[in-house]
Amino acid sequence: MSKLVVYGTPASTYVRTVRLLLEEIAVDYTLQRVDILNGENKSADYLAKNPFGKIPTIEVNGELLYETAVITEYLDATLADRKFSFSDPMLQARMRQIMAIIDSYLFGPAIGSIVVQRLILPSLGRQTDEAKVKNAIAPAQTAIEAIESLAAGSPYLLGSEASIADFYLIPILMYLFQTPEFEVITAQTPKLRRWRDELSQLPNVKKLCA
Ligand SMILES: N[C@@H](CCC(=O)N[C@@H](CS)C(=O)NCC(=O)O)C(=O)O
Repeated sequence: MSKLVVYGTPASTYVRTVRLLLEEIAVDYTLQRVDILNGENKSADYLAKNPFGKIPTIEVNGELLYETAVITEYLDATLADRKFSFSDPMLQARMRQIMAIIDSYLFGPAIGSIVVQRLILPSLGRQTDEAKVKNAIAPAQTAIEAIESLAAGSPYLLGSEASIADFYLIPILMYLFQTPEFEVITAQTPKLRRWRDELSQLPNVKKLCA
């Protein structure tokens, strides 16, 4: 495989998902910074790589790939012999289902609202919009509880083997854990709380999601 480039900001949960997978596979790659806080993701140069201006995008073998689910499944297939997917169709469906729940129902309220309002804006000297935080709690709770109902939770989300679903969820829970809303959102999800505690000790999680 030719040089692998990941475009994105290290703080992004989706970039962390891709990097966690690459670090677990132990493959060389370059992180090319595209800063979403200064709008670099909307530059003409980056939009030529990803017309939606979202991070991450990867460049591999002369091809550009975006959308984290597509990127992670491609990397798993080409670099890890599908070690982080399942041969059992139902387990594979559960993995994809958790990824889809995160994309469709969890990322927006958990990161786009709660983490941005509680952690990112204050770090830039801006004020938290409490109404945005309050409105995001119930949808985040619904998504987290749905994932809890699908998860084995020990030691990994879907049992004894780590999968792409673990790399999808852990960056989000590591951020959420730093907010006061974590307690209420995970009050009914003991498996996910234990799973987060355990995964937070993994070297690559410490390295990329601290
Ligand atoms: N559907 C995209 C979502 C990626 C995404 O939302 N990335 C965020 C950072 S975690 C982003 O690019 N935000 C910048 C923006 O929306 O302008 C994927 O799966 O990769």
